[in-house]
Amino acid sequence: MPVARREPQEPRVIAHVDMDCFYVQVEQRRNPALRGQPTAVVQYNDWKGGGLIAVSYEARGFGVKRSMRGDEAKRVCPGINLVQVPVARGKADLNLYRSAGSEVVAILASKGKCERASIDEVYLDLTDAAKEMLLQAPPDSPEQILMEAAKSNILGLPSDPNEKEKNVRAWLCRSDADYEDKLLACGAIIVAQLRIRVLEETQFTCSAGISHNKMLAKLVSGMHKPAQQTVVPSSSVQDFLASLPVKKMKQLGGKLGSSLQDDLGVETIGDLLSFTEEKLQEQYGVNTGTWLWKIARGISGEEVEDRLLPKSHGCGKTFPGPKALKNSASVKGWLDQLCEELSERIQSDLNQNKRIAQTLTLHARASKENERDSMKKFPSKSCPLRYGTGKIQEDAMKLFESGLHDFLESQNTGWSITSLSVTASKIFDIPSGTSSILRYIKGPSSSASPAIPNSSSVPEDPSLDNNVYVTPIHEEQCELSTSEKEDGKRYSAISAKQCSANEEKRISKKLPEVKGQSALHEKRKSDGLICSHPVGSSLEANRAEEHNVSAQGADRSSTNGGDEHSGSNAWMFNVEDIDPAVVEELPPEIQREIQGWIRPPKQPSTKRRGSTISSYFPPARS
Ligand code: DCP
Repeated sequence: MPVARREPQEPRVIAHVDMDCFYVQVEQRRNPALRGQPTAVVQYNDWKGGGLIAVSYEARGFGVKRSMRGDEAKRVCPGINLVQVPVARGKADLNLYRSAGSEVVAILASKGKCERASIDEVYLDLTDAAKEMLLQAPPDSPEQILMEAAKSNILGLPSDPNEKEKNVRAWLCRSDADYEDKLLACGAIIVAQLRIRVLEETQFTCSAGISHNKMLAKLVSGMHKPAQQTVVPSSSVQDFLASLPVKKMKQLGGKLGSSLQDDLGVETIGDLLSFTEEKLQEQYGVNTGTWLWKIARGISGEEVEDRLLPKSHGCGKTFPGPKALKNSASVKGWLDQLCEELSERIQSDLNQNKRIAQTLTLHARASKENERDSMKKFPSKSCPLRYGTGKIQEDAMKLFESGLHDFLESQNTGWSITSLSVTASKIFDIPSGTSSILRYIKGPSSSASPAIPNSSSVPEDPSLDNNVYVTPIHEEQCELSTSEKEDGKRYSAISAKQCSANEEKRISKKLPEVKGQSALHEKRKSDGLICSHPVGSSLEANRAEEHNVSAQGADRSSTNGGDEHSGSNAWMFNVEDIDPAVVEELPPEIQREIQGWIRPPKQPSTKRRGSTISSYFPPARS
């Protein structure tokens, strides 16, 4: 559920940059003969010509849509070029697109805090850059405005196309504008400059939205595509939202949006204005109610995170129709391949970026024989991530078996799997300048505390890996399965709410000195917790949360140029709390360093906490 965040007092300048028909552009750069031609990238799956995943604007002009398959696209546009996505291990290999996205991110990050939101989307906080421009070189002469900036679409300006450029130039230079609009004008010029650089250095075009917050910037970035930017001055927010259908907002695309339509008769975001905050809270709870009340007014305090790398890694594969997997051997075969790729990616993330992933999650879509319409979903399952392809493969298969056991509810029936994916999440940085994890751990004589960039427990946008159906980690996961309860270990069938509450209590207790905890708790609640662990065994999950706690404060200190190890953000961690079983899950070089440091290892705590990897799985079934 969305959570309302306080809007900062000071006006901000936020941009959302989205690449145009991204995979097509990457393919056009590889093969310039495709430029300007109707082109689409098709998925690795030859059924009916393959599913379209990216469509060039030329092809869109002929009526080709992403929902089509290759054969249909050819009927609609006989001249279309269909390029198959690169393939490795029998599935799409997106590395080419990922690294193309990274090229763009490297350019965009030069002007302010940059958050990579998906394979081709970025948020930028340009407040400081805009303030500096306003101070040093404010736009004051319409004729000197950069052409790309003069082509901006500014919501609320008269729409006469003949006068558009003149009006935009005048708006960007208005001397009587208020401070907020002046900052926004500078933001528009900076974004235009950045988009030109992206085009010159990568050959890719992109579109952008510029506003005072993330929500509005995202809503308008796709409004004028391709290769254009749209600005939302505060004065036009109400008119814009008045006609914006609720389902256009990402968070309202599902049940919440449907409930607004069906239960409250709300069709546009502006319609929400007729409800008091209390009424919305009564209907949807305090947080969501306040969030709805705020978005109706264009208020959103969500910050741009300082994150250039993905929040998680996911590898998935769909098995439509006759390709569905119907036995454990075929599931194992595919899981092994997915895990091999995942293992390579987290290993390279560790080598290149010094980042460690902590949680392995398995998602699947399944149906039971003779019960095709059943609403029961295959439950997502998580466990601590152990580095090494073999271990990941082994654990993923156990997660699958555990999920299947729950899904079948002890029925002796056939089943089929139509999608499988594995995700590595809860990724944290090893602080720069060290290859050691030691700085995470405050030992008896150490006062070191790291600056750890923020990370989150939510799997990244599914578009980061097509074919991946990354289900958000819902609170239902707090419910333990029957088999887990029967394992003879200390398990408890706690409810989702209890689980969240317990988790919060544990963390508050452990981190009395960490600042800004309540904000983090809000974030964690909105993210959903992974709680499908035996009671007392989720040390590693707690630790991940603790890293996040620390990240919040440390992040700020590092962006402010503060001391990485400043005491105010110290993350206190007692050596007694280090669970050897958790250390065993870490990459070997880090294990060696920790093992040398922890003397003597606390063996008894391993058993007591039930935190060995095996305790995350149900007992083997005969
Ligand atoms: N993608 C995918 N599967 C999907 C949706 C998207 O593999 N179901 C990939 C291909 C896209 C890329 O992600 O090129 C970015 O997706 P977008 O939704 O941003 O769409 P495009 O960039 O292709 O087009 P647009 O210009 O409309 O943003």
